Amino acid sequence: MSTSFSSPELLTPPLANPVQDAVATAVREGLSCTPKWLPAWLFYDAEGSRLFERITTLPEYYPTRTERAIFAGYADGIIDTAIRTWQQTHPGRSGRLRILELGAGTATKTGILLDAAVRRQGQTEYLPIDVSESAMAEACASMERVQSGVIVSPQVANYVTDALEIPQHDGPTMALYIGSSIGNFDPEEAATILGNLRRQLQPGDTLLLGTDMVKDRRKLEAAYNDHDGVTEAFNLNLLRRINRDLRANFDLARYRHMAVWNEERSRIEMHLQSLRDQIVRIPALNASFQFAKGETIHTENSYKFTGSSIASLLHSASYAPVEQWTDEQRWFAVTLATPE
Ligand code: AVJ
Repeated sequence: MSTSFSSPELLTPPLANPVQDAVATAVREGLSCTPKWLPAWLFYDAEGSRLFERITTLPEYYPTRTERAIFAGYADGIIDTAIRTWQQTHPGRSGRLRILELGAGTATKTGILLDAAVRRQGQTEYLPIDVSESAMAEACASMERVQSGVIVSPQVANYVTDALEIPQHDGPTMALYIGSSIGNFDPEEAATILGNLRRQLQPGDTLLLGTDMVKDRRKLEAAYNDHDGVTEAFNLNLLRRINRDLRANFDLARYRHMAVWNEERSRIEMHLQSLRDQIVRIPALNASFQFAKGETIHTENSYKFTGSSIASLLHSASYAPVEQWTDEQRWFAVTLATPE
């Protein structure tokens, strides 16, 4: 149960910046719910982004390197299939493939596809779309340094909550939503995000969707309970962020990282579990929240897919699958789809 108390800090000046406002709203809403929860985007302050980058290199965290290996093995085929898909709806026409990405990519992963596009057609336009201006700046810098022939046109926008607006283009567009980022959203939200994108795509354009697959529970849980405690630090950093942004007084030593496979819902769930009864004060919200010993804050879902759940997600957002690439063990899948 959570309780809000009013207090003399009613006169606290309002927070001046829109990110802080969004943090305040999210924390107020999430911690007032039973069970408590917080949205996963809150992980990604500067420190959280650094910790996530470390996660992607951990021995237990197979998704990033598996997807990268799929791109390394099949990039030419992926680019070729995207171009051929467009040519089938535009007989006799040619035009350069441009690559759009939901989320700012990294040179090490997206760069493999950009390289393949440049090999094929001399140059390519790259349009990353990200909510975070700083993530975007970093991505663009890394991309332009590494890739010649790539023209970067970044756009700062929230593709989860807002409709997208993509510049016109005379040729195929391939939209990347990779890294199993879609896995953070429940099936209805996922269909909405892909549906918003779908409305900006033309016939013959494509979506390249990266999804982590259902596999052995031990393998899944190990990826979120790494030996070095980096995922634990990533999860707990959320509380540190709330302490800083909202002047809260979470004691990180009184919470424990938890990551468990929920087979019924096909997702890894991350939680922060309160190690004792405690009350946390959040001055910027003028509120206090009560935690019972053993109570958790649900901080992330990471959905895992099967061939048929990918097919039904695509279908629910009006896409038809074109082709799929996977690793030998089928740990990760990269699926090309086109508007139905
Ligand atoms: C960035 C959402 C794909 O779900 O595996 C990694 C985030 N959380 N370890 C994932 C994450 C804990 C990651 N995604």
